[in-house]
Amino acid sequence: MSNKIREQAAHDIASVLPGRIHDLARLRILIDDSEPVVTVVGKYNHGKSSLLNELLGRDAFAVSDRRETVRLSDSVHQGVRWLDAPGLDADVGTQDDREALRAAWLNSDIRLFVHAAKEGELDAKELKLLTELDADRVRTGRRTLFVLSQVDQLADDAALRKVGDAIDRQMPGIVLNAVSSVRHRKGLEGGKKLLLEKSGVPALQAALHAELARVPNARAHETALLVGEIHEELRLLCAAQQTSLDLLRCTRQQQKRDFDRDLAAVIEKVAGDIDTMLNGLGTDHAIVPDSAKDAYMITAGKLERAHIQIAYSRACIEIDAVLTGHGVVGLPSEQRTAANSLNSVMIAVMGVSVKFRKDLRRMFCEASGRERMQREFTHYYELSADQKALAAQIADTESAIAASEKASAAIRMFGA
Ligand SMILES: Nc1nc2c(ncn2[C@@H]2O[C@H](COP(=O)(O)OP(=O)(O)OP(=O)(O)O)[C@@H](O)[C@H]2O)c(=O)[nH]1
Ligand SMILES: [Mg+2]
Repeated sequence: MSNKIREQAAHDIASVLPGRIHDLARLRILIDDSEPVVTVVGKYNHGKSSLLNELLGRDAFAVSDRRETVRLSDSVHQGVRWLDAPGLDADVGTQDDREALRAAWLNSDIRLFVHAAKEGELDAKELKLLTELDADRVRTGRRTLFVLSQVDQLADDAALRKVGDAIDRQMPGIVLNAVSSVRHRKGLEGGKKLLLEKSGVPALQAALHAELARVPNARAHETALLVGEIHEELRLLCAAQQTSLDLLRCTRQQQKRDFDRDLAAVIEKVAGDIDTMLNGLGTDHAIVPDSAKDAYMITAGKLERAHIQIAYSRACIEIDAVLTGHGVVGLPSEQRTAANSLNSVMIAVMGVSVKFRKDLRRMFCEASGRERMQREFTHYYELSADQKALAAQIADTESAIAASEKASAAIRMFGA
């Protein structure tokens, strides 16, 4: 898998599972399969850089009695990449420090946790980090070796035992790996074998060697674990998304069925009422035009037209109640005009008024009239705000599913 494809794949997954960004970054490092990485962690001035120099057998990293290492620096030596990280002291730490520490955490296969013996027991921050490192060991198989550094600064073995006991009470069963970089350097330079042995550095080198031999297996385990976890998370996500999509579609279908049924029922009901009313009428006076002399008089024609108008209004009100109950409350924005009183679905479909029997018959008592109403109200139902929101939700869920499926295909590439 090329670097570009890997980057795209990680991006596809991270866009669906943003909480997995760190795991994906780690996966990309694992897939690279470069030399094993050993990093130091611990508070500043506890002798981390000095220890690395002794382990490497050369002065690869800067040492000072001030706060020295502020950035991640690395050195590849005998097939191992050694990373020197800044001390973890939040009060003096900068953004660069935090990024360096994150990078150290991400890149390391093995961590050396360095604690200066003269400090006595671990402080709260060190304890917290050690606990996190241990949890990470349980999860990913990455190991941490605890190193009690600068032991030459303790008065005697009794003092060393005292510190050791205090730390053991904090982290029961912890292996101390007591070392002195100063003794190691002196032993080397003076050719003093005993001092070399007593520095603890050769024993730590041996322990480290054993851990390095485990790295290929640990990496394979970690890769399988991360791929498996992400794969499973995506599977659950896809299933949940599919369930909500099914539910949304089902809701939409159910709402449409209810609307169709209620609309058909109210049209049938008002059509029946109007039919009965029309059949009960006698002579049709409405079609007799009023003359000028009738201007201020109540005529049979005027009464008839008023009667028809009231029946029509009543039918409209009944239909409108059903429409409102289904969220059909206004015209879509592109159809609205400045005349607010005309911006209603009822007026758009039915018109403003009806005065003659033949118009009522055409609208309510003929099948084609009823079908037109059903069709046109349904059109506005589909365009109602509720239905548009539901359709948008369905479309969003569909694209979320597409993204999750793409991410599932991408994580399989990391597993391959
Ligand atoms: N006595 C004694 N001093 C040591 C030992 N190791 C380191 N030192 C001294 O402790 C100081 C800090 O050492 P570094 O190795 O720079 O410590 P560090 O943890 O890398 O410090 P930062 O990079 O600032 O986080 C230096 O003055 C070292 O000479 C040791 O084993 N014994
Ligand atoms: Mg340093």
